[in-house]
Amino acid sequence: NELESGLRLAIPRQEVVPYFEQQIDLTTGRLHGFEVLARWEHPTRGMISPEQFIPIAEETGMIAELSLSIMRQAFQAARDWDSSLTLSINISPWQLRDAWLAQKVIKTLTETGFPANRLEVEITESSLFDNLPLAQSIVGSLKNQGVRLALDDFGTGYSSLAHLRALPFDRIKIDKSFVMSLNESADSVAIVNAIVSLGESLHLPITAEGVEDAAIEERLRAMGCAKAQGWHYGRPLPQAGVRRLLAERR
Ligand code: G
Ligand code: G
Ligand code: MN
Ligand code: NA
Repeated sequence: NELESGLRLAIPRQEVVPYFEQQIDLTTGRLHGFEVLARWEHPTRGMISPEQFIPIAEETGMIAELSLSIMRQAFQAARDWDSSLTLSINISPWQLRDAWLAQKVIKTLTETGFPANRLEVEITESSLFDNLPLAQSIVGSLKNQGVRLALDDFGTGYSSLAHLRALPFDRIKIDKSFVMSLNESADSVAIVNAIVSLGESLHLPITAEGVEDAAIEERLRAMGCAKAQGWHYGRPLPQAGVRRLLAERR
């Protein structure tokens, strides 16, 4: 298929690039770091969403190369930013079956000079299913280097709580479906409150995704949520946009 052959060329040409979504510390109001989101800047079709090309990359085995290319570009970019800023990288289910994943990530960190302790890896609940011992070993190797681990899209999988015990998570990210509806839905308020309490009990800080306005931000702050991200803080930015953002803040 056409997207597949296009993607094969797009990766080495670095048409697939990292965009950066701000993550805000709700206690200080300050920028804490960015979630890295892949974007395919197709020369004729314009921007193609990861929802379209990540599944193709997984089915064809290109996801490893794609992900390492994104990481390399993101680490190289972030090396020059404020040294306190962190990066969160999404890891797909397929990648947790690659016994060399941790070594590849660590090599990319070493080669780019980006510090492991400023990297967080986001794993969605669904990715934990098929080979848990291998996933635990990969995660153990990364955590030994100082990389942190976040459970992404929390609340959407059907055995969220079991997942929390399967791997040594450092953070829970509440799925944006619960956060976006906080203004309208009492159920969402109850669910987010419950997740924040769970995080407190387990000593896991919470990031809320999908914060779209100031009212939602304020609710989350009052609930004791640690970090927030979403369109309220702006759309994901390309590297040049981050540089402008950081320059304006000085
Ligand atoms: O940025 P956007 O909301 O369009 O992303 C859609 C989905 O693609 C999200 O679930 C996000 O986690 C995923 N995604 C974005 N970038 C990457 C990436 O580099 N690797 C993987 N595995 N998933 C990504
Ligand atoms: O699965 P993951 O959590 O990685 O997905 C992140 C996706 O959510 C990205 O595609 C990003 O563009 C999208 N996103 C981020 N913030 C918001 C938001 O405030 N509202 C909506 N509707 N989508 C968002
Ligand atoms: Mn994510
Ligand atoms: Na998410």
